Amino acid sequence: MKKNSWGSRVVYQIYPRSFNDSNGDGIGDINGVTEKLDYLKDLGINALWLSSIYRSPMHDFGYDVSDYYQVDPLFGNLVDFDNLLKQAHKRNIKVLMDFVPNHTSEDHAWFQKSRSSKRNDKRDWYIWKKPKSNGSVPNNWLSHFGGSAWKFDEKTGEYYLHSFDVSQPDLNWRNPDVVKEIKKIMRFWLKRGVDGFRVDVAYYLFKDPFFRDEPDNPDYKINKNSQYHSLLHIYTLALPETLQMLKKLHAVIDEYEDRFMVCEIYTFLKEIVNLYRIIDRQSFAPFNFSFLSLPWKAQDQKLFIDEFDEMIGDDYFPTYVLGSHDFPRIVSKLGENQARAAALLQLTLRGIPFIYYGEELGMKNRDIPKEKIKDPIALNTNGTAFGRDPVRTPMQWDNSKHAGFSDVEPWLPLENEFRSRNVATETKDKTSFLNLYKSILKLRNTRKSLTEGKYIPYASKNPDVLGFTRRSHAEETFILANFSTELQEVALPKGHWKILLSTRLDRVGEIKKSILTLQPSEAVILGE
Ligand code: TEU
Ligand code: CA
Repeated sequence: MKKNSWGSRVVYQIYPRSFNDSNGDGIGDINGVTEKLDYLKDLGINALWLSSIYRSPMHDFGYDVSDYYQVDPLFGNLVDFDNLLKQAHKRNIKVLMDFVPNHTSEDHAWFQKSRSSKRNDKRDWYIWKKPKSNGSVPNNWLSHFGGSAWKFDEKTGEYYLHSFDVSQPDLNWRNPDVVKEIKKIMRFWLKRGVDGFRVDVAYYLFKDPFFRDEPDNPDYKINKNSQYHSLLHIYTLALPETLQMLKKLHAVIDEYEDRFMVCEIYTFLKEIVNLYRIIDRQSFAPFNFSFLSLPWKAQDQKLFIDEFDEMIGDDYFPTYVLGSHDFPRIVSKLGENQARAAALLQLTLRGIPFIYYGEELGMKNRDIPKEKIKDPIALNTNGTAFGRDPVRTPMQWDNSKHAGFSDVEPWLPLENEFRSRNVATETKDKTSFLNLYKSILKLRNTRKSLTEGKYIPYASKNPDVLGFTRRSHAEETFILANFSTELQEVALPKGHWKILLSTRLDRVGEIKKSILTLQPSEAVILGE
């Protein structure tokens, strides 16, 4: 297996609209990111993933691309982008771009042409179907953003498929010209020096050629799940053709040195492992959302992590995610001390952690007043589905009027606690979230066992405590996390252990006994 550098990297996700506004229009931009590279370096990360910056009408904030060869003028231009790459690389920070291959914007020139007539060379680049004989939609497929996945287009009297917003028509991956063009776009950015891609909704590419109705989901709860979950997506998700296509797209990445591709998929463990097997390269990994999807219980998390690490094996890298631009913030979900423990686990487990901007500050969800809602999911579903604006609020740099994010009012309101929870104040507070992240990352980046070591599960007799060892040739690091909100005692393995770090940042030093008492929700890193 060809070794690459990604197994020892820590990726930081930037939502460019919300990170740093360099030109005073209230919206974050590329030069804003470049200005903050030293902050990121100092934090201890060494790779970035930028959410979509392609040209876009911004109905879905960049996930509706109208030109894959341009950055949107809101964010800057290609010169700014090249400069960001250069400055990042100077600091040994890799840059992953988002990649949105399932759909384009309806404003894309391809779709404009496609919808203009039934006979044109772009018609078959999208998925068009005649109405049923009674005039209704071609089948029961649903859009992720609410309602049918089909939209009737007056001009040619046919429906087009949109798995997401109506403004995001799905590309037809069964058309070889589409595949050729997408590969060309990938090479365009790879040649520019981009270090790889995060592939948006990677499991959606191919749809059933017979357009069969999807069956009802027996587990669907009408008040709990969005309408999309009322069906089992056996004809639109994870088709064998899709998996094979991901392998082919990944091969484009591997034409270049030390690149990486991470795919956005939501699925169960066996299928995740299967995808690792199919693509079979260290330069590939799918996202793993287990910290978000499983209950915050030591036993549930341990079962998954132990199996995951073992099943994919030492040649591949697991990934761990605590949040993204699509999910409630981890602190709001679990509570502050629990989120600190989750971060310690994420950053010490074997594999690649993905930190969502602001997680290092302990940023929370921000309730958005109705008139300020921007997310199409919230708008389409009238606020019944979780809108994503609450997790996309501006990065909190300091306690000034606009949190140091911009000189003018930002595109989304600031999170309520920004005056006390920001980079400037947290830098001065020895026990802050920010200093916790920095301290863990410093340990991670200096201890070989944490970057390269094997993962060895620890059979702690206490069901509320998750433990594991990371072991490299000459070094062992031992991690323990208390998932309960009570004190917990745990027996240590043989050895002379020292506390290197606690999530409370209030104790270090030798442990004299063979039993360690953990504070409520505390996690610790021990070394010999
Ligand atoms: O998200 C895919 C996706 O499945 C989301 O719709 C997710 O389920 C939802 O946000 C949960 O609240 C990707 C992007 O990450 C997202 O931002 C885009 O809106 C979407 O694809 C369409 O491109
Ligand atoms: Ca700006």
